Amino acid sequence: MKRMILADSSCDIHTIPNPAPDTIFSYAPLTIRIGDREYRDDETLNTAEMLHTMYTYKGTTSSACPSPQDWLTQFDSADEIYALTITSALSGCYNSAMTARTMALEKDPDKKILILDTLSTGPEMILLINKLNEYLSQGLDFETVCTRIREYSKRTHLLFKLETLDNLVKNGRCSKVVAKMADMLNIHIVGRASEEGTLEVLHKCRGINRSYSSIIKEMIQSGYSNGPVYISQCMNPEGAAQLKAKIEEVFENPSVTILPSGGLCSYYAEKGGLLIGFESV
Ligand code: X90
Repeated sequence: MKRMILADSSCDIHTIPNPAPDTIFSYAPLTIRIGDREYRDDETLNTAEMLHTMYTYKGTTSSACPSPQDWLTQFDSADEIYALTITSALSGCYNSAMTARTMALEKDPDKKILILDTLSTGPEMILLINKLNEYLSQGLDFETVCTRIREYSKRTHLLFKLETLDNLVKNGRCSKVVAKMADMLNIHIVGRASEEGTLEVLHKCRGINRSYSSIIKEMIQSGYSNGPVYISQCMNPEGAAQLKAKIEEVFENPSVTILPSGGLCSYYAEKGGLLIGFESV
C-alpha cells in the first residue's frame, strides 16, 4: 500500500529528509500572477526574481490556489493520503482539496483521504508534516494518525514578523484597519495565526530588536519551552539568524531550523518577513 503526505506549496518545502516506509511526500503548487506572468510555486521558482518583478510592477497582482483537478491528480499516486492545507480563513485551498476528495472517493470508495485545514501556513505546516511522517514511521493506522495529528495541531503555533502588510491588504487577506500604521518606517509587525486561522496583529514594534523580544515573549506565552522551531525567511537570512540566536539564548536546547520561504509565503510575507513555527507542551 502506498501512502502520501501532501501539502500545498505554502508549506515552504519540496521534500522531506527521511520519508516513512512506502510513503512519499508531495506538494500542490499555488500560483502567483504578476501582470501577464504566472509563477508556479514549485522547486524551480526563482523567488528573488519573482519579488523583483513584483516590486517593479505597477499593476495589481494576485495568487491562486490549486484547482480540485490539481489535487485529484496528486491523489492518484497513493491509496492513503494525508493532505495539509493553508488556513481556509484566507485561501480556497482547503475547499478545493475537499472537492477533490469527494470526487476521488466517488471513484474509489476504499481510498483513505485526510484533508486537514491547518488554520496556518509555512513553518507550522512543516511541524505537522514531520509529525505525520513520525506517526507513519511508527506504523500507525489511518484512523489513529488522523486523530493524533488533529490533537497535535492544537499544540502547534505560528508567529510572524512582517515589515509590510501591503500584499495581504491588497488581496483582501487582512483588513485595512488592522494594517493601519503598519507601513511606517522601521515598524515591524508581530502577529500570529489566530485560533480561527486569521491573521492577528499583536504588536507594532519600533525597531528590529523590539520585534525579536516580542516574538520571544509570545513564544513563552504560547507555551513554548523546547523542541523544534522552524523559521522561514523572505530575503532575510540575517534577521532569521539573529532571531535564532535569541531563541537559543532564552530557551534550553531549542532546535531551530532556518529555511527560505517559498513563492506563496514570500509573496505575502514580503521582503524581510519571518514566519516562526513552534510547538507548546
Ligand atoms: O488561495 C490563495 O490564493 C492563497 C492566499 C493566501 C493568503 C495568506 C498567505 C499568508 C502567507 C503571511 C504571514 C502569515 C499570516 C498567517 C495567518 C494565518 C504568510
